[in-house]
Order: sequence, then C-alpha cells, then structure tokens
Amino acid sequence: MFLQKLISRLRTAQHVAVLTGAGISAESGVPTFRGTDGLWKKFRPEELTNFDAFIKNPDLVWEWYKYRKQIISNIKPNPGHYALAEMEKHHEHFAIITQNVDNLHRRAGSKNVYELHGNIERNYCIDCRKEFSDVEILSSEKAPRCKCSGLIRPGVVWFGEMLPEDQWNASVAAAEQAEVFFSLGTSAVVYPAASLPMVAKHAGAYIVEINLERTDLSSTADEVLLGKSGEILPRLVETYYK
Ligand code: BV8
Ligand code: ZN
Repeated sequence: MFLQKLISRLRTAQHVAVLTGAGISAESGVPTFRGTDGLWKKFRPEELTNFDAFIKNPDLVWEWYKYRKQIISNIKPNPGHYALAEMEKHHEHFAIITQNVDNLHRRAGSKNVYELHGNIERNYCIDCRKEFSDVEILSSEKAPRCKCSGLIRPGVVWFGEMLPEDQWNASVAAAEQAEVFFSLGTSAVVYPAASLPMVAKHAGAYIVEINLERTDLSSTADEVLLGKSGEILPRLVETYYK
C-alpha cells in the first residue's frame, strides 16, 4: 500500500505539512465543489463565491451559504480527520493547511491548523466589520444586515480576494520546511493554495497525494494513493504510528 520511501521518511520526519481540500470532508457528508455531488452542480462558482456576485445578488449567495452552514452544523469529523490529529502527535512540527471552511480539523483535535480560505462559522458586516455568530443571523430569510445597514457576509475568502496574510505566510513556511508533504482530497486547481505542493517539492519534500482520482498534481507527486482519505489515513496511522 505505501512505498518503502514514505515509511522511512515518515519514521524520521520532524517537519510534516498536509494540504487538505473538500475531499477530506466528503466522508463526513460535506458535498465537494467540483465532484459529481458538487455543490456547484446547481450553481456556477462565479455566481456565488465572489464579492461582486454577493453585492449583485446577496439573497442568492446568502441562500447558498445558509444551506452550507446548515449541512456543516450537522456533521462531524470522519476517520481521516482523526487520523491526521493522531499523526500530529508523532512529529515535532506538523501543519495542517486547509482550504476547507468547515472547522472539522480542529473539531477532530488537530492543533496546528491554517485556514487559507477562512471559516464558514464566522460572519462580519461589510461596512463596519462587526462580527456576528451564526446564531444571530441564521434565522434571516434574506441576506442579513447589520445595525449600520451593511450586509453581513460569511468569513470565507472569495475568488479575487487575498488570503489571510498570517495564514498564508505560515503555510508557505510549513511547505518550505516539510520533509513530507501530503496533498489530500483536493483537485489542486485553486491558487495560490495549489502552489504549495510545488513549494514543498522545490524545497526537497517527499510529496504524497491521496485522492479518489488523479489530479494536475499527480504527475509531480512522489507517491499517489488512490482511494478514500477516510480509509487510507487510518491505515497509515495503524501501520506506522501505532
Ligand atoms: C487570490 C470560498 C490573490 C470559500 C473558494 C487563472 C489561473 C490561476 C489562478 C487564477 C486565475 N484567475 C484567477 C485566479 C486566482 C483564483 C483561482 O485560483 N481561480 C482558479 C479556480 C482558476 N484564486 C483566487 O482568487 C484566490 N485569491 O488569488 O488572491 C489575488 C487577489 C486579487 C486579485 C488577483 C489575485 C482565492 C481563492 C479562494 C476561493 N474560495 N471558496 C467557500 O465558500 O468555501 S474556492 C473553493 O475551492 C473552496 O474554498 C475549496 O477549498 C477550493 C478548492 O476546492 P477543493 O477543496 O480542491 O475541492 P474540489 O471539489 O475542487 O475537489 C475535491 C477533491 O477531493 C477532488 O479531487 C475529489 O476527487 C477528491 N475527493 C472526493 N472525495 C474524496 C476525495 N479524496 C479523497 N477521499 C475522498 N473521500
Ligand atoms: Zn455594520
């Protein structure tokens, strides 16, 4: 199942970094973006995940995020998330760099998590930036508004928006220092997150991809493990960490 090189690298690695995408949460019941069950089946991404779309049609974008918030409030981490939380205990420096906004890594017990695309449980007013919890706004049918009359948006990163600088810088540093870099459950098409495996590769890391199918990254990965992350990761932990 796992090449000898991965085993020996993991045994000695002080620095491990893991880039995760929607695929790692799929087995928790969170639809992915581009897969057959894709969230974007019904809508096209550009209609929903950019600021102009939100200003043009706040109620449509609010409806989509309300739908996703409800899914995410009813799900829990899966064995893949728990396996990563276990792996973190066995390496001096272990960084999870996630494109996901569902908070499942932290809920599974992972400590060192960088959220490149924000967190769907956070919301703020686009005018005065006042923060709001889901409890305060989820009952709103139409796009919720702040007392200052500004629209309230989800605390995620939309297309064309900068990633949180501290999260991005820490993620680049983790990729540059990684001896083993995992790319898990991501189609590797959204930048700059998708550039991190190459940053790690150029710095000498052993690149491992875990996905149901091959992606643009597969040809440069040192090892491609095809299958469900919720099955492969626990097997990795069982075999080499217990
Ligand atoms: C930026 C919002 C600087 C949050 C999201 C042209 C070329 C290159 C780049 C660009 C370009 N034009 C514009 C850009 C930049 C753009 C970009 O990359 N566009 C792409 C699509 C071409 N990026 C940006 O705009 C970023 N910002 O660049 O800032 C800047 C600033 C100003 C002006 C210019 C530049 C911002 C990107 C953030 C976008 N936000 N979502 C939300 O609502 O969630 S993107 C969205 O896609 C999600 O955040 C998600 O995280 C991300 C990536 O998707 P994946 O996680 O990979 O999910 P996907 O469904 O695609 O794939 C799932 C995978 O899992 C599949 O491979 C599947 O096989 C696998 N899988 C499924 N089940 C399992 C599994 N694997 C294992 N086990 C399973 N069980
Ligand atoms: Zn306000």
